[in-house]
Amino acid sequence: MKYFSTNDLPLNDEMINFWNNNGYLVIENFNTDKECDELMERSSYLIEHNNFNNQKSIFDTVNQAHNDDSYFLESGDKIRFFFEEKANLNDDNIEENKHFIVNKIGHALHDLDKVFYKFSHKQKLQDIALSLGFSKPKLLQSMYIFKQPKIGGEVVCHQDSTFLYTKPESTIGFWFALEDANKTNGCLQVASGGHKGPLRKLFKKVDGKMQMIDLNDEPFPETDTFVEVKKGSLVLLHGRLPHYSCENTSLKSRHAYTIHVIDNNNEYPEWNWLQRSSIPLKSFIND
Ligand SMILES: O=C(O)CCC(=O)C(=O)O
Repeated sequence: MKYFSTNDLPLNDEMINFWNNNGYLVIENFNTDKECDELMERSSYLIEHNNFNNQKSIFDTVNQAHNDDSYFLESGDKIRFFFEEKANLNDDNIEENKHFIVNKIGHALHDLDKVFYKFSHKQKLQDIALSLGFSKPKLLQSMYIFKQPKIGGEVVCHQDSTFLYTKPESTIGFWFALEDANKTNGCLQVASGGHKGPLRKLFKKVDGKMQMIDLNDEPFPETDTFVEVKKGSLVLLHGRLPHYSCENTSLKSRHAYTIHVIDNNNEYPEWNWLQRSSIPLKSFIND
């Protein structure tokens, strides 16, 4: 595990080597505390002003209950709210505890909300994307992940290209720590170097229904690195890197914001779950 500094941005040779060898990269102090706090306050505002009466959609990577859920499958160009699997979803509890039972908000915060837009569209992110090899980086999805105290669900080990696939593959995750993330509150865990292995699965629409298609049965290598990071850190994740986070059983939340980026020069198949009917994809800047 190595921590890099914003002094070496966009990405110096050591960072590029680390990225190529390990499939992830941590840049500390990428965002100020104020920028992180603004996003946290905005997520709280969005929850406060959302009407939860008509939907009780759960995001649960263990049982994959959301896979047939149109509220989820049509959220690629919307701002939608997904509950924790362990949350009590009776109406009174939703009203009283709404700030502590949402698992995530997704998937077009970066396009549709002005505070998230400002956080997501920056020259320094564009510079990083170009250093990582993108020629036309486009922001495909964004998620605000709460990892709530006590009930924050596990995210099972996966490769992001399984869920956001381009041909050839190009997906990279930009994961922003809005609070300290550590072993106690369910930080990311990665299998360093595991991005050199094959893509194992594809989440693909077949005959109008989402299915998990096996491509390669080689098991994932064990995750060997706890990505413990401070508030303000940026973690870059290669689309083939197996990564995971355990349940948060602690009393402390672990808020994070992620953007997944693809190269617009690459084909984005229409069998991907995430389809955008209303708004074209934007770049980090000048779109
Ligand atoms: O934040 C987490 O716990 C998991 C995030 C993740 O898997 C992702 O952004 O691809």
